[in-house]
Amino acid sequence: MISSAYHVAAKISSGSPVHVAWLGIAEPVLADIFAREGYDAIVFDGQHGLFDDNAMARGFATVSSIGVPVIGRIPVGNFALAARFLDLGATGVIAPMINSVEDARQFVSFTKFPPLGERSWGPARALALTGLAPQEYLKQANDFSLAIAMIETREAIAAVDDILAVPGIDGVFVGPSDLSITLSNGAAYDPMGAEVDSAFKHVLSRAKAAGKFCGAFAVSAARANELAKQGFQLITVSSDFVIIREAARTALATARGK
Ligand code: 3PY
Ligand code: MG
Repeated sequence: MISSAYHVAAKISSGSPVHVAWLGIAEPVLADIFAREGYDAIVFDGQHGLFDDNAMARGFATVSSIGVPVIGRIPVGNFALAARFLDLGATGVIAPMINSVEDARQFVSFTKFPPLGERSWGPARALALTGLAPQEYLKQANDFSLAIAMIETREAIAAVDDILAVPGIDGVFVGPSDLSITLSNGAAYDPMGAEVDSAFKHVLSRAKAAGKFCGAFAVSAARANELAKQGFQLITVSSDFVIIREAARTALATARGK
């Protein structure tokens, strides 16, 4: 039986919501704290977070060695890093700004072994973490290494059915911040706005029609709860920056009697 650090794909297939912690602060102890609080997976944000390669590898090692799944978000278009994340033990990769079928195909080519893609062999950490022999890893890896395409632009919304149809794309993930900016042509940052909400619902229904999952970035824990009820899976529960800032502010206000 494969390590619990690889249980995200199965949990998604069972139809359950997967609540993930979203980390940008490059500190393995912080990742360890979140990982021990019962989140279904820990996402390391390689696009906007503070990680260099070394910090990323150490964070992955800390989390996966306690049996909690790791997912990495790559910077835009850095598909080579997607393959490295899988080698280092991630069970999924989130790719931002997948705006076309071509973007989706390229993403798959780096994250899936043939015949779906062209992933290069080198799962140094992943072999140890899965406990699988190389032949068995080759056979199973495409199933538990999730390729998750972010839908967060007007262009991506227009192409969503075609992106969802690319073999090897396991699911999509909507980003409310960039969606609000692109849908308003740069006029507004409004991740909780009505236009973003209807784009979320549209992408969710298209994903369901395609038989694939839809995840989302929830800007607050309350929003995460709502999204799970709507049928989203792989839902972030805000982020480390937001959670820590809010807790720090609330603690100080309470101490000052406010
Ligand atoms: C977005 O909302 O644009 C995201 O990428 C989530 O971090
Ligand atoms: Mg974004």
